[in-house]
Amino acid sequence: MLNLVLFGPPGAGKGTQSAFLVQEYSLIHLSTGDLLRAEIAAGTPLGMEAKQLMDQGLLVPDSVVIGMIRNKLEQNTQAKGFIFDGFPRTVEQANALDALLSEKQTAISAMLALVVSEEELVKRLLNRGKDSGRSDDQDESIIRKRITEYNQKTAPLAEFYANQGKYIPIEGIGAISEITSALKTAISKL
Ligand code: B4P
Repeated sequence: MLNLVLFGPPGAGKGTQSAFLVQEYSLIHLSTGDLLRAEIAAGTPLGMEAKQLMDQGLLVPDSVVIGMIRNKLEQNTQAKGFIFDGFPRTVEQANALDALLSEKQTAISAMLALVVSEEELVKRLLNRGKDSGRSDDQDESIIRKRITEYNQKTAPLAEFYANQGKYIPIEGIGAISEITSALKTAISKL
């Protein structure tokens, strides 16, 4: 199986690049951000709890997102592989993912990390906020809070996967198609 973690700060291009990789490699796309926004749109209690945190730029509890990923893995037992977009975001989530995949006799193949400067991230997200309707993209202070959460809780995962020999940094600034090509080149070497 090909199991990829697409990693990077908010606005790095994870969602954008996942769309191309999913098609190219016939993988199942699992985005915890999309799953949470679907819960919000459906007005579920989980969605209401998540919205409160997301609107402040904070991560939602590990137990919530781990449960969502577990369900999706169980619903897709025949998959050729998965692309994890926006998950894991904490060391606890990364350990849970390793355990869930090892139950299925598989593992993460690589972490592809999109590297983008903070000023570029803020610019992209404010730009998306103009027409996406995403409340967490509207306000620069919330965007900066998301980046701080990332630096404190998520960035250490680069070392977590580097220790497993699976961390691959990719330049995330440039034309979207050039970044897709760089990702494909990295995947072809796995
Ligand atoms: P996510 O939905 O994961 O979203 P994101 O980090 O904001 O953005 P992403 O990286 O996918 O955006 P993209 O680059 O595609 O998270 C939202 C929130 O959900 C989190 O803050 C958190 O509260 C919660 N959450 C989600 N997962 C969680 C977890 N595991 N644990 C706890 N909480 C969790 O796009 C950004 C913009 O850049 C787009 O407009 C795009 O068009 C543009 N862009 C992309 N590539 C570009 C390029 N090369 N050049 C110029 N623009 C580009």
